[in-house]
Amino acid sequence: MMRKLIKKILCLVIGISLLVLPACITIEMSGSESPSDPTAIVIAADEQARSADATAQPTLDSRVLPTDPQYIEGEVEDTNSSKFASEKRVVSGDSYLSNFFERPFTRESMEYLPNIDIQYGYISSDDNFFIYTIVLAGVDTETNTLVGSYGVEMDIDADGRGDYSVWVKDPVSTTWTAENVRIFKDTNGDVGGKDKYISDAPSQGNGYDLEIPNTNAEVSFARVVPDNPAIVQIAVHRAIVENPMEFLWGVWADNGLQNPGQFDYDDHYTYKEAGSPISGNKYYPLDAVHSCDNTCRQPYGFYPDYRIPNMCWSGGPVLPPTPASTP
Ligand SMILES: [Ca+2]
Ligand SMILES: [Ca+2]
Ligand SMILES: [Ca+2]
Ligand SMILES: [Ca+2]
Repeated sequence: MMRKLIKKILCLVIGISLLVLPACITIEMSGSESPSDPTAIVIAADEQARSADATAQPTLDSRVLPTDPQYIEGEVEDTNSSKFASEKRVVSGDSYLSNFFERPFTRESMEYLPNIDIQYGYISSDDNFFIYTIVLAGVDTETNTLVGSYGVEMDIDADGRGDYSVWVKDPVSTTWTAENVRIFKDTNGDVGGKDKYISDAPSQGNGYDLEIPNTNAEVSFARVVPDNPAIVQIAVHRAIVENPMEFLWGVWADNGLQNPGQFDYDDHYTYKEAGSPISGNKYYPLDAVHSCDNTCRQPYGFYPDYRIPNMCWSGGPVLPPTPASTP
């Protein structure tokens, strides 16, 4: 039901037309006394129209913007923690040592954070962008907005280690904007630690260690879906992430550490340091790794029949990766 509703929202609701600022084409006849002179064509922006439009759409970016997603090409469902929120606990979805987090609760006091509780993630695309949609359980109860960092991790060589992560912090704009959107890359392959299948904590890798300025012609954008303040979208320009044909993707909500340089968190912090949201667990309640949620990763453009670390996996035989995979 919910999913159907979201799809409907995605496909129909987003009525933002890309505002095309028409350049005013002025044709000046130079030297009217000599009709044989060539006609000079001057293309000048209509400044008056532009400033009026700028007032109406203050966050409009003059670069190529993402289009409205027309099709959902992939989805991931995540645990809904609102059911046990009043009990300050989760019953599923958190497997700390395997890098699967379900922690939409504050540190120690375990107050539920609907704006950090991911329900669904979706991927769409257009000619220029991969467009990710993150559906949260709700908005922050004080600000009625999405407070925190919302992001996507992309594993572009499908080795189970994230290669890029793109984040928007405290999104409020309902039009696409590059503001508060940051792009990070792991340049030395240490996201995932020594053993990409399991926690290596405490280890001191530098995680996503390179920030790519989000100021070029090819950038990433984000927006809150106009008709639903609990849904945020992040559009990642294909060129920024090496335009992969096959990759894995998973989404994040994080109002805790918000530190890509410490990824994966389960390699940086021991289970004991991180705490647990599961009542009865010896490390309950949440400690260092709090106020965050992630999804397992879905493959895009291919269908692996073996388990890649961090991939959504519903059981079945685990076959080893093909020998051709990188060490
Ligand atoms: Ca969740
Ligand atoms: Ca990778
Ligand atoms: Ca690891
Ligand atoms: Ca690194």
